Amino acid sequence: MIQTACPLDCWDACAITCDSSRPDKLVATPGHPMYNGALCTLLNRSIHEAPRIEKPRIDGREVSMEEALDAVAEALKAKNPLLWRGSGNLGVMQSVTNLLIERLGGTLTHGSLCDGPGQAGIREGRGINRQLPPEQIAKAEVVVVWGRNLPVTNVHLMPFIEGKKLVVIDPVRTKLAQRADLHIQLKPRTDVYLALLLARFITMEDTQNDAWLEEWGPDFDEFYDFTRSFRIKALLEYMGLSLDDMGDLLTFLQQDRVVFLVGGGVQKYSIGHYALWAIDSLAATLGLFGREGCGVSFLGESRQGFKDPFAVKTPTVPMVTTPFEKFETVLVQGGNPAASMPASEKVVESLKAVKNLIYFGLYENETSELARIVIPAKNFLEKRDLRLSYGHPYVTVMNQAVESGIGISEYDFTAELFRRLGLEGLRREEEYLQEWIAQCRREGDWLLLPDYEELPYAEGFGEEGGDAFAFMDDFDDEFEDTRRFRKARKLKPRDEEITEFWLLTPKQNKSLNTQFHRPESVHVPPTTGIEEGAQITVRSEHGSVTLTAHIDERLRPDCVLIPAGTRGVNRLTPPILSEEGDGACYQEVKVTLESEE
Ligand SMILES: Nc1nc2c(c(=O)[nH]1)N[C@H]1C(S)=C(S)[C@@H](COP(=O)(O)OP(=O)(O)OC[C@H]3O[C@@H](n4cnc5c(=O)[nH]c(N)nc54)[C@H](O)[C@@H]3O)O[C@H]1N2
Ligand SMILES: Nc1nc2c(c(=O)[nH]1)N[C@H]1C(S)=C(S)[C@@H](COP(=O)(O)OP(=O)(O)OC[C@H]3O[C@@H](n4cnc5c(=O)[nH]c(N)nc54)[C@H](O)[C@@H]3O)O[C@H]1N2
Ligand code: SF4
Ligand SMILES: [Mo]
Repeated sequence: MIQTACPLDCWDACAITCDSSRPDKLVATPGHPMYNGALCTLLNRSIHEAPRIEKPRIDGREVSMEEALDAVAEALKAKNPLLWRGSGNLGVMQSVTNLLIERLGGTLTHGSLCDGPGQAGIREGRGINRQLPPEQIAKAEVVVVWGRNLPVTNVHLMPFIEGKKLVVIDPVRTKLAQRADLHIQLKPRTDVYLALLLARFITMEDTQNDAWLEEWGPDFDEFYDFTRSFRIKALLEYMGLSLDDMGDLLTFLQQDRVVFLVGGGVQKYSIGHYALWAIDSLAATLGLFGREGCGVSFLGESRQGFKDPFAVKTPTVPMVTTPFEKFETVLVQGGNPAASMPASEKVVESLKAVKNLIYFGLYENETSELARIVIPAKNFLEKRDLRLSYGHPYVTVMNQAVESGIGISEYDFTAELFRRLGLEGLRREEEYLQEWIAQCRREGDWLLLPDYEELPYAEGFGEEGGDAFAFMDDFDDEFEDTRRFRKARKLKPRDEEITEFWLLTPKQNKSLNTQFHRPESVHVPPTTGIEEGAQITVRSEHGSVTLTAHIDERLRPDCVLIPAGTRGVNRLTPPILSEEGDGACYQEVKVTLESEE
């Protein structure tokens, strides 16, 4: 039996046991602390059914791997090649290609399509993002799931919240929201206001955690004054909530052990960092840091605390707005920028302007279609790696389970190019793996992240600990809708017909971003009068896409939903960077709907 881990970009990072003679029958490793009996259908089925790219190609012609690698070497001789790496496989060895780009004087990307704004917001308040371990979540009385869709994206955390009081804060009445004790169906992009208002009410009711604040929150009084600079009535109307909603929420928050499980949903906006900062400030008001069964969980910075052998110093361009057209040679590895980046019509144009676009991946997608050179990768069962997780502190060694004649691993790709280009200094694969493993902590049979702390922030904030929590003290929002709100100080009258909708674009269960069974519809609320199955053109100021309508009772009247991974969804999304964190702002956009006759 071979031990490995799921490579997919998912909170759970499941440990896997594989019988080499039956690689299509993978099982979750029994006894693992995150074990929950089963892997998800993506690993049980989709990954085995997805057609692989089997042969390298140059200009559409199938060639041998030798010939293809020669062509890559030639293309990489161009001045300043760019490497754009996606998150198709989260193994650490994926980053070995950084060493190649550094030697060639090339460029990498910075920022994130995923969690950049949220990470920046956490750093504002806490100085450093330390993961909340699942065992603290298991000790909570109340779990507030805030813009995270556990049953879809993080299913192996579900047993940890079993039997607890459950609050869901989500503009969609998700399955989890339907079974929650309280669902707050707020308007999208209003989480900052909700968190600040809650902190204000908690203080008005004198239920802030004075003992904790005395030690770690010296600026709390200024924060309270800041929360008072917003008008309660106007905010409630803007969020689409009532005073009763607030009262209900407060009774849950005023319990002793409360955790917030925050996800990507709150931060796909230009002001995404404020959302995390405000939620953290609310948590600090309640003294939820460094206490048993309390805390705020967000995507963890899994490489934190490691000395990364693949960390290099090169120039970078922002990942979210990469100017591909400025580079003669671009290597896309483990990603699908033509579909996953915002404003994808522009992205496609920019990719078309690249002379040598090299695609290195497992599957055909919008980016492989544009590439001049296509290099098939080995999949996770066919190579060696190490898997960290942004959802829990366990690290899993990924051993090779099967031999395959298809593709090449990232390490071998790098080694082949070092050789072809006469570069030196690449160490053996084994040495890199051992360097990662040696830095992990050991607990019985399992490896843990080096900076794992059972009770994060018990000794304060900042990289070294000991610092106070820095409360949110400013909020600047230039978004059109908010400006209108500030001016009018009230919501449009309720009976006015809604013509512009918020675009929600969350994950769903059949695809992993743009891999596997990609969704094909636009979900619309019943209030639109649109019929199931109608062809609808969804339009924003950035582009349009025509999709089949699906009537979805779970939506607010002012929202439509197109899942991540849907072909064309990112034609609608804006080519902008978040104010902090160089992140994408997929939901900072309003759309209109037109029925096709
Ligand atoms: N099956 C599956 N699993 C996945 C993925 C996948 O594609 N498929 N992708 C993986 C990746 S890359 C990531 S980053 C994680 C993300 O994991 P999550 O953070 O759980 O994923 P999302 O679906 O982006 O957003 C979660 C929820 O936020 C809600 N939401 C949207 N806008 C707002 C808002 O303004 N405020 C609030 N409070 N909520 C809002 C959405 O309705 C959704 O229910 O999931 C990973 N897991
Ligand atoms: N509308 C909208 N857009 C979004 C999001 C959203 O919520 N809504 N979410 C964003 C988020 S959170 C993320 S993380 C990004 C993800 O966006 P990307 O990082 O671009 O990920 P994918 O589109 O899933 O493409 C992954 C590709 O990696 C390749 N691959 C898989 N395994 C391997 C391997 O072992 N080696 C190599 N070389 N290649 C491999 C496969 O061919 C696959 O097609 O999308 C973002 N885009
Ligand atoms: S739940 Fe996530 S980590 Fe586990 S097998 Fe499925 S995709 Fe992989
Ligand atoms: Mo992501």
